[in-house]
Amino acid sequence: MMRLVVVSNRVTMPERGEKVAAGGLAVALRSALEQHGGLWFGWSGAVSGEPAAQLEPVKHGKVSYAVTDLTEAERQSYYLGFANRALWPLMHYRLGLTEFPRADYAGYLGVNRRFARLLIPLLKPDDVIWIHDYHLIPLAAELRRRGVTNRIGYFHHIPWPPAEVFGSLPFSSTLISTMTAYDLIGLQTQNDVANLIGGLVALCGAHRDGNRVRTGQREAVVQAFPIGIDVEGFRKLAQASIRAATQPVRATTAPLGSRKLVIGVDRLDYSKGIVQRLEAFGTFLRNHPEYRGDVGLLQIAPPSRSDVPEYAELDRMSDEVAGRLNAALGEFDWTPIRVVKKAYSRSALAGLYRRAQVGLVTPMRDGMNLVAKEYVAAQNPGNPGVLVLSRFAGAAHQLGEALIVNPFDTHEVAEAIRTALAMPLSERQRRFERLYATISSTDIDWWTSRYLAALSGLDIPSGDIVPPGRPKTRRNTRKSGMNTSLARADMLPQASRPTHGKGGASRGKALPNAPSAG
Ligand code: ADQ
Repeated sequence: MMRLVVVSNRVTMPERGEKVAAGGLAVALRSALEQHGGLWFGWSGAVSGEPAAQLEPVKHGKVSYAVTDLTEAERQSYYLGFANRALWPLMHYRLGLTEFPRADYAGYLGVNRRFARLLIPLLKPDDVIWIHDYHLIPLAAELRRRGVTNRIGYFHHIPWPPAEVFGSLPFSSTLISTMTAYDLIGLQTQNDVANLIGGLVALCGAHRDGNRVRTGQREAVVQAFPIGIDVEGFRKLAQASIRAATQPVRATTAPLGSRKLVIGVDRLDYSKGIVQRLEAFGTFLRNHPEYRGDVGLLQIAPPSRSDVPEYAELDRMSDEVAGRLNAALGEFDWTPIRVVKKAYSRSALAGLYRRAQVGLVTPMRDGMNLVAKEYVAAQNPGNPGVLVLSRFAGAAHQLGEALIVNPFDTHEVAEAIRTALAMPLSERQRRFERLYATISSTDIDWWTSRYLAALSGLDIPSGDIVPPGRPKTRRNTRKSGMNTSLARADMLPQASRPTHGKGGASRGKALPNAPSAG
C-alpha cells in the first residue's frame, strides 16, 4: 500500500498524551496520514543557529514527523520576505504591496533546496508526496533534480492570478516553470486553474492539452479541488456550544439582549477586507438609521504575521476606523462595532456564528475562505442566519445562494447587510438548505480523498464545482477533524485548537433536523 508523505511550511507535532493536536487542515491531513501510514515533513516553527543536517523522524501513532528549524536569515528571506511580502500580495492581486528583493528569492530557493536534501533520505520508492502551498512551489523541481521519481502533488491554498499579474514578479518564468515537476497541481477554483495554465503557456511556453500542461519531458495535470470543512462536526459543535452557553459565547452575546448580531471572523490580513467591511457597516447605519441601537457588528480578528509592516499598519487602521465609526454613530448604551483581536476556541466560534443573524465574509480576494462554510454549517436550520459573501472569495464559486457582493463597493455591501437583516424566514431557509447541501457534499473528507485518488492515479470525475444539493460519493469514509486551516507559523495560537474532532459516523448529506437551541 502507498505511504503518504505530506510536506507543508509549518508542521505542528501532536503534544504528548494528546491524540490530535493543532487546528486546521492539520487535522484532516493527519487523518489521511494515519489511514495510509505516513510522514509529515516541514518547518518546526522554531529558529536556530545551525539546523541539523539530517532528520530523525519521530513517530506518533501511525504518523512520523520530521521537522527542521530555520535559521533567522532563512526566516527573514524565505518566510517573512519572499513568501509573505512577495508571493502573498502577488497571488492576492495586490501588486502595490509587493516587495521583490533578489536576496529574498535566493533565500526562498535555498530553503526549498535544503528541504529537498533533508527529505530525500526519508523517502521510499512507492511514497506519494503531497506538498502544500506557496512557500514550497519549487520543491518538486528540487526533488526531481536529485532523481526523485515518485508521484508528487501540490495544492495551492490561495488564489492564482492571471499571467499579466504573476508576470510582474522578476523571476516569474523560472518560478512558474518549476510547477511542471508536479504530477498533479490542485487549486481552489476553475478560475485559478485557468490563470495558472494561462501563465504556464504565456510565461514559459508550455503546451496545453485540456487540463494537461507540458514543458520538455514533464507533464502536469492542473485541476480544481475546492477545499471543504468538517460540516457535520462543526454543526454539532455549534449546537452544543449554544446549549452549554459557553463562557465566551455568553459573555459576548449577553449584553446584546435581543439586538441582532453581524459577525466577521478573519486573521488580521489585508486580503480579508476588514477595514472596508467596517466602513460598509458604518455606511449601512448611516443609510438605515432605523437599525441604530438594534444591531452590532462583532469583528474577530487575531493578528497574524505582525513582523511584516503591512500587517502592523492594518492593525492600527482597523482600530482607528472602528474608533471613528463608534464615536460618530454610537449611543451611550450602544456600541455599534466591537473588534476583538484574539483567537477563540472552535466551539466558541461555532456558537457565535450560530448566534449571528448575518455572517459578513467580504475578502478582497481569497483562495476559498473557510469562515463562509463554517458560518453556514453552524446555523440553526429552524432559524438560519444569512451569509453575505464576496464574489472574490473562492467560496463564491460554490455558494451562489449567499448574498454575493463586490467588497470594493461599500454601498453594495451596506445594502446587502440590510437585505440580510430584513430577509423573511422562508427565504433564509431556502438559501440555507442549498448552501448546507453544497458544503456537506463537498466537505473535507471529500476533498482529501478526491485529491489523493487523483494523485495516486485513480480515475476521478474532473468537474470542480458540485451543483448545490448533489451528493458526492465518498471514497474515504474516515473522519477528519474540525478546523481546516493549514498549520502555519502565522496561524492561530494554541487557543484555537479544536476542542473536539469527531463527527458522527453517518455523514448526513441531508439536512439535519432543526434543533431547538440556537
Ligand atoms: P486563511 O487565509 O487562514 O486560509 P480561511 O480559509 O478563512 O483563511 O481560514 C481561517 C481559519 O481560521 C478558519 O477555520 C477560522 O475559523 C479560523 N479563525 C479565524 N479567526 C479565528 C479566531 N479569532 N479564533 C479562532 N479561529 C479563527 C488559507 C487561504 C484560504 C483557504 C484556506 C484553506 O487564504 O483562502 O480557504 O487556506 O485552503
